[in-house]
Amino acid sequence: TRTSLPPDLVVEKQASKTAPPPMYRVILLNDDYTPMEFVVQVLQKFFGKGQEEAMRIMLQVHHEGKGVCGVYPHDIAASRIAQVAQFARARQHPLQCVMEPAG
Ligand code: TYC
Repeated sequence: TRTSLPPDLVVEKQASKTAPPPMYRVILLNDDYTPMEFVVQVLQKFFGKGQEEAMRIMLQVHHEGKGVCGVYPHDIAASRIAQVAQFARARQHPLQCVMEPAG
């Protein structure tokens, strides 16, 4: 006679209806002219960093040439970059950031 076996457990993953968007790193670039205090202000104002994290990122950019401000979907990354460009240009600072694919 056949041995009775328990039924296999089947767990089906819910199909995702909204795929996660591609993500982009916003990279802050060093230059010789923008004041350190202004860079810290930008990191707080546009990237939601606290004083200590903003200082850490600014010093990393100052010493290593670049640093990550945040990781965002394309449209949000693009608008943060545009906001920083406008804010810096209005005050005659050459500060720039760029984006690169995170994944
Ligand atoms: N290198 C600048 C200075 O010595 C400071 C600075 C830091 C500029 C980070 C840009 O993204 C930057 N005043």
